[in-house]
Amino acid sequence: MRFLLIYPPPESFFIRTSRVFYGLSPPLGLLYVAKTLQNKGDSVTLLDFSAEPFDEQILRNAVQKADVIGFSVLSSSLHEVKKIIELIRQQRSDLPVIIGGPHCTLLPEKALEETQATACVQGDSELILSDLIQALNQEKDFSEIPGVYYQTKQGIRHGPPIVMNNDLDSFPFPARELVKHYTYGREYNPRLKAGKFTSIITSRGCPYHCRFCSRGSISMQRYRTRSTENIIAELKEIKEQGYQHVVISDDCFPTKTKQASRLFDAIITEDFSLKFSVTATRVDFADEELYKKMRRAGVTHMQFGLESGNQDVLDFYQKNTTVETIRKAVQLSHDNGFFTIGSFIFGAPFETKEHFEKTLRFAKSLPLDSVSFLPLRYMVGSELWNQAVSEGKITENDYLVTADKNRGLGIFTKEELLAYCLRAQRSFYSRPSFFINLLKKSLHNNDLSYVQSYLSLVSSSLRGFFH
Ligand code: B12
Ligand code: SF4
Repeated sequence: MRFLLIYPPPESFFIRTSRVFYGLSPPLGLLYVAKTLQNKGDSVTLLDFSAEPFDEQILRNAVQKADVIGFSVLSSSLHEVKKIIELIRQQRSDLPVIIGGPHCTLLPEKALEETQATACVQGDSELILSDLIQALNQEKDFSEIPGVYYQTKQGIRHGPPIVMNNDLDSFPFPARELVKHYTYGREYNPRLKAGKFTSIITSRGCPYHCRFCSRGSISMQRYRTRSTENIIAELKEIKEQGYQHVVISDDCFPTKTKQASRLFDAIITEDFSLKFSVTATRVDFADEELYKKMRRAGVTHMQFGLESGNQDVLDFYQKNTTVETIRKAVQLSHDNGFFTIGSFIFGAPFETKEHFEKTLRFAKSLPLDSVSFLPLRYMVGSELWNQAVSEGKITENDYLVTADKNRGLGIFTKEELLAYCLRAQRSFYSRPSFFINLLKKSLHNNDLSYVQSYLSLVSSSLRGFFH
């Protein structure tokens, strides 16, 4: 069968109006799906509308040559998916459309109802793709496939509960050649060209339970890791494919110091000469020995979810960390020469202006090379979202809601929160001492892309807020 896989254009406010996330990293989920399909003899093409502008003619041409369409759906892109499915149905009403991805894992039945796709897949799809193909060929019944919801004349039905595979090593590596022509990762290094930057995941899920985060629900409260050998084998393939920079996109990395240490030992032994960035790391795993190893292995960027400079806010989020641990970790990251990025959240229900000011002062006191101050968002699947729904502050159809006094979610309106975030961002970046330190680090690392990244991040985030 000829599959057309589509990653929809981003819809979220932060995305659509800025280019901060535009083409930031490849759609790994779809690339995993693609490889499994290819291994079964199916042909696959992929359109990543987060890396190229959405174009109806390009879509039409691709749809014309497809037997099945597949979408990866985030809650934030559901409406875009719905619109694209409508366009596809106008062109070819007969074509089966399959949806999968985080939103489908969380709300399979509603996702199917809202998009009017043919079938919806929960969780990892690798195990059930061949059953799915058989069902599409009418050689099997959808009702036999675990974790699959599907349309019938009598309404939506589903198969048995999903079966999770603990052995991540048994999954084939993502079909990266399908996105070789796209440019990803410019925010890490503006000089990157198509096919030079890719991503990898070494685990699925996260063992922590921060209250604003939905990753636990999306991974069905399971945390699974890959073996060092399996990750190294994928890195060899990545190297052979000509990539130069790899972002480790795990929900949370690392989660075990010894395991991470083994991985970086192996990377050093292999001498890949690749650069690595870590997009989501916790401060409690900052460790002198590990960081030195990571540096030697080629890690250049470390991105911490710091959230706040107020202990009461960190405790409220159940972040399981302290302000002091944050300070030590950021210092250690800086001392090891990493380009150190921190993200903060404004808008916990009891947070006052004084809290925001304290967080900003705290951020400025840390040797951070890049920051984001974002408003708290209640995200479907997170504990905070569930609570707000049960208190009637959010409806079950509001999948991504910014904290807002008008909804009983905090002390400030959404607009006030956004204004505080913007002000904090500007105040952080406009210090001459910040730029001088960044320049020093860049020269020390013999890598001026740090400065370029900074300039591009600042300009895109500011553009985002002005639209
Ligand atoms: C890397 C990443 C990004 C990157 C790149 C995204 C990309 N191109 O894939 C960037 C930084 C751009 C990004 C941006 C955002 N992200 Co993001 N991101 C991730 C992250 C950490 C990893 C994604 C990944 O590679 N997963 C690994 C693959 C293997 O898993 P998977 O995608 O789920 O795919 C498997 C199955 O779901 C299924 N499957 C997936 N698609 C399909 C399709 C078909 C047809 C089938 C059959 C099966 C199937 O099979 C796959 C293989 O098993 C996830 C967390 C996570 N664990 O998924 C968050 C996550 C997806 N992001 C999230 C969010 C909220 C966002 C933003 C809205 C954030 C913002 N501030 O605006 C934006 C929106 C971007 C957009 N395009 O709309 C949420 C989504 C929540 C939700 N309810 O949808 C997640 C889950 C994290 C979280 N809980 O906070 N993100
Ligand atoms: S915020 Fe990070 S550490 Fe906390 S639950 Fe989510 S992924 Fe895990």
